[in-house]
Amino acid sequence: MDLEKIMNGLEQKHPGEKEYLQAVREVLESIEDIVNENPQFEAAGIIDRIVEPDRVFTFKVPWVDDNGNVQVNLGYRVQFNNAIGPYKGGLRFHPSVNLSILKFLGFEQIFKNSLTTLPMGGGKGGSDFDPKGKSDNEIMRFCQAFMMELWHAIGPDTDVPAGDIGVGGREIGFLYGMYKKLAREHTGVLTGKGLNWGGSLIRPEATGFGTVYFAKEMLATKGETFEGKTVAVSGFGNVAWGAALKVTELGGKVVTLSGPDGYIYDAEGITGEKIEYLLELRASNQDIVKPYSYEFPEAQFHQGKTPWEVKVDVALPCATQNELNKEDAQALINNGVICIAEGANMPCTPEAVELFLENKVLFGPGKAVNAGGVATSGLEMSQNSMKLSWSREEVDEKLHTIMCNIHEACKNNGTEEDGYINYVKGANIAGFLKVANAMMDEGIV
Ligand code: NDP
Ligand code: 2IT
Repeated sequence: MDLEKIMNGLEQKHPGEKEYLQAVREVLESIEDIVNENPQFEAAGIIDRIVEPDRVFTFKVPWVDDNGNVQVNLGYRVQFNNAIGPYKGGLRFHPSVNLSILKFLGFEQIFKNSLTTLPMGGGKGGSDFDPKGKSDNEIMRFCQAFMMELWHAIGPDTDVPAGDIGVGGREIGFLYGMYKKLAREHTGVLTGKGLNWGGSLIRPEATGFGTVYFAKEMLATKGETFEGKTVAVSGFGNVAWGAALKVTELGGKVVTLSGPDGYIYDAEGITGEKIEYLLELRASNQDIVKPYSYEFPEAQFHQGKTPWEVKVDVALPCATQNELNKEDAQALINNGVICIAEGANMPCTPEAVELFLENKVLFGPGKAVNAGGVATSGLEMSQNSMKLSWSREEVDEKLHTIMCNIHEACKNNGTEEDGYINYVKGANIAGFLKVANAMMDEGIV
């Protein structure tokens, strides 16, 4: 496999799609040896086929705001690969959304979903709609307008969207309501649904819980636990909330949170009512973390800075892509960090990842670490198909087992000669092989 030739070709075909190209390069670098050892993959054009989405839908989303003005946003759905199951992946509503970001997320989702061991292909979608400052009615009208176009493309056995940044339980409700009306069916076409209408217990917590379950396994390889550890979390959304809950339960202390405006440092630890306050902060649609320091005056707000300058044992970046760069990585290493686990998708830049790996620090990539969210979406799909609901304990136990199995797969495929576990390599190889072998079985399609 000629990696540079493939990357040059993609750069020419998709100029400027930097996040997508970044994500593809990272995976190809890891699987280069495996592909070279398996010439049948090259002969079947597996790489050329896996790096391009099966199809991309783009559409206009017109809606009317509370002042009676017409607004127009762009909507997308990227159906990347369905070799092992229906396309599956979240919807992101954020002003930064563009095709490159959704293609990077959809590409990552293929391997993440493969790692879960559940039958789900990879997809992603969303809009450049900005939920910030919008009323509930505006959110509803936007979601309805978005679904009026999307519904043709999705279905419980075709493509099953869910939440991501800016899309939580409220948005899934509005999207589902419109789908149900248009399709005249009540099926598991979306995940992250409300508990009364087909949702699964634990799905809201799942990404954060799974992140911490995975980090717990990483720490265990060094004979360590979360007990007494200081932890930096970034973001203040769904993933950050779930991670803070589980770290606290396991005896660790979360001391930071962050938003686009800066970060919060709370030396006493973000516990109990402080974690619940995150839900309020998120629901306010203000998109700033600073109000935490008004509510809990013992906390300090650091304007325009990221939490990575704080001395911690464990770092859990849970906000967004490329939020932790090389300088941040160096600061964490200088401060003695022992484990970094990506709750968000691709939050560490390639240079930061390289530094962690060079320094042989425990580093878990998003597609393995945050797979608990989509895994629990898969469990929601199973429950919908069976028309049954599992208990909280049952779902949590399955989630825990899945995260331990993903850790094992990374270890088996990523352990280097000196015993260091390269989780990036392990996750990419394990995720890729299952999909590549399925594509081989299914022929050139
Ligand atoms: P939310 O919308 O609930 O929260 C996202 C958080 O990140 C918000 O606090 C957001 O603030 C903040 N944020 C965005 N940009 C920045 C920035 N530059 N600096 C600091 N904070 C920022 O989304 P989720 O918690 O669901 O998603 C967080 C990450 O986890 C994303 O990378 C997502 O793809 C990933 N993920 C989510 C899963 C899920 O099930 N929800 C599953 C697996 C991964 P703001 O809105 O103001 O920008
Ligand atoms: O990035 C992700 O894995 C998600 N946003 C969750 C996707 C899902 O289908 O639950």
